[in-house]
Amino acid sequence: MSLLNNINSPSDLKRLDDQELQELAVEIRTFMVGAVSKVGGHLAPSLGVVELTLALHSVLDSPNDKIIWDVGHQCYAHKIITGRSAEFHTIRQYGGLSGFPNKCESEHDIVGTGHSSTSISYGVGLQEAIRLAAAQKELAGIEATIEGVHDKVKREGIDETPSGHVACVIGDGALTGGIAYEALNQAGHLKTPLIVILNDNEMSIKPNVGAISQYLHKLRLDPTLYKLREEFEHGLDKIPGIRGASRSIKESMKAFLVPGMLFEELGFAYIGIVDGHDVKALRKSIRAAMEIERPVLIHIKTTKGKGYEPAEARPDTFHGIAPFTISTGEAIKKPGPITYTEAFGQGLAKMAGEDEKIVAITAAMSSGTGLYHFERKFPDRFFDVGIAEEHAVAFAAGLAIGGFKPVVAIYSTFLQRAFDMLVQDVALQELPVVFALDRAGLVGDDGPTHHGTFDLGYLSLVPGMTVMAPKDEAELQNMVYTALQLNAPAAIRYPRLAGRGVPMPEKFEPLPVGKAEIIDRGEGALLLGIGTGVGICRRAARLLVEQNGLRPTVVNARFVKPLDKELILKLAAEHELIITVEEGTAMGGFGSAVQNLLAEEASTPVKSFAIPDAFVPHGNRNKLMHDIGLTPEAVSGYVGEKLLKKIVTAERRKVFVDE
Ligand SMILES: Cc1ncc(C[n+]2csc(CCOP(=O)(O)OP(=O)(O)O)c2C)c(N)n1
Repeated sequence: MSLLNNINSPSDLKRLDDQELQELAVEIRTFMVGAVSKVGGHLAPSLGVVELTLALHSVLDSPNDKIIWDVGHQCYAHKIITGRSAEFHTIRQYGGLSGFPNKCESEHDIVGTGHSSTSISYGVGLQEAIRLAAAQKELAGIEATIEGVHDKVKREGIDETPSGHVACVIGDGALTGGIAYEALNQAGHLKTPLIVILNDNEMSIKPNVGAISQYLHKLRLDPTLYKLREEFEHGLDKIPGIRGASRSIKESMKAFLVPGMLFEELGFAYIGIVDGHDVKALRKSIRAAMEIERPVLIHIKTTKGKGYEPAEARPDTFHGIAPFTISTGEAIKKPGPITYTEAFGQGLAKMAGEDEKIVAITAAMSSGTGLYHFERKFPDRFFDVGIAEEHAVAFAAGLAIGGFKPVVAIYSTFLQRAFDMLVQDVALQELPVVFALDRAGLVGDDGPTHHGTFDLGYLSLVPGMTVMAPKDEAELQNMVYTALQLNAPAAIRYPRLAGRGVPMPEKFEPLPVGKAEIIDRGEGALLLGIGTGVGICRRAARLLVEQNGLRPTVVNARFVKPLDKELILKLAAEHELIITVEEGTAMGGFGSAVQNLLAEEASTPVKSFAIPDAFVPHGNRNKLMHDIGLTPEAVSGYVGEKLLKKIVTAERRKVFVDE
């Protein structure tokens, strides 16, 4: 009999015992693998926390108690048991469930996450809000208890009288991010009664890196330390004076001699190591943590991809997987040209073979950014800093001061985090750091937390920064090459797409800096594209020729900064209408730069096609592009209407004059 069929909310779990919950975990895994095999998604992280999810939801009382998932990519079991199993097959699809926690979907999703290492910060903030709200109520003479306050007033999603326990689930990968330590630091100082669950699977996307990771590894694997702790726990209870001591005193005493010292020193009670696939052990430790009136860290060990053999064997591949065949675990791939990511990775590795000053830096994304080619060939010059984008950029600055040519490859959305380092530590210091921004534009299924829509804006406003976007994968390699010759900060942004299948450069060619490229010289309308916008302009031009008999000029801008002012002004004077197209936000990007230029120096009307000033949801990229009007049809429709109207008016005027 199916247990899962009878689970519509976390309260249904309360009826099940440890053994039944353990069985439910198996059912959930089968269900999850079935659905994700069809649509793709973050399978391995979600498979790893099924028992933890059941333990948390069966012991805590969500949403009164709050569960915060760091990154949020491991939340599939949480979605399944919080009333979303019937829609689970729609996950990450246009109009369907989000692949991450989403406040609009469920009251159990406390916050919409996607970027790493923030859960403890949210948790400390929420727990302090609970403390303050309770104190204020008491002051106002209203009876209030921290637990079980049910007179919650909800206004616009803000919990006005929050209550309950707060549990943050953070992976060992996410714990490499500096923000997590800033939060631990504050929680330890405030003695915030927060439950942090460290889900240690020794993996980030790839095997985890760093000194803290090595420390956790020792805690996981050293049987003597583990045994010592167990014995010590029993021993404490045998000492007459200690038997009756409070739990927190005992916790502190244990930590003095045994594992978890680091966390104890930071003011956390350390519980561990717990088998993260044993529901009973997990529930016991969560209950124990709920009784400790200061921050607690429960260290659990899990297996990424647990329960599905291909995912256990290749947890990095199954971290985020495209649709796959369940029996083999093989991704269902369509053959096609190499991706921009591959072009970047292969190109940079080749360039590094010719220039030993080139060094490469990733923030835990060596496969996602294509840097694994570099890593394999030049391990000495390759650095994975963990999920630490701010540090990655400041570290690159240090390498540049030391005479190297750092290339920092970070997804557009994640570089947002390091904006201050980019300004202060690189640009202001005039250091030759090259930023390679993958996943620029709309990424599709991962949605608004992962779309790379702001970079053209935030990069262009930095003095001294050269900002480029290629029209195809070959140009991308030449742009990286150009950036490396500049001896100044430079950024190249490119999409999460297959390339156009163009021939790749045999020999890299530097591009003339700040110079655009005329692709087709026509008349009437000037279509200025940047990056993927060039392809849209090209196809719009074809439609205009076929449908309206108009042949616009098409230009590949290549540089948003420095902008090719000379060419744009010259062409503006020779055309009646200017169109700009970019896969980036309309605020402060390429279109804005062209509009500013023309507002000052020309009177030709400009229409910008860009991403509107709104967060774009998740779903198929083409559908999203269609929704926001960033398509060849939208561009050609606009140009056709404007120019044909002008021609008809001119014809009419001509007839009138002739009469
Ligand atoms: C700021 C930021 N940088 C990079 C990422 C990409 N990313 C998503 S999950 C992940 C690894 C997380 O590892 P861990 O926290 O251990 O969770 P696991 O997947 O192993 O369960 C990375 C690097 C991100 N989400 N946010």
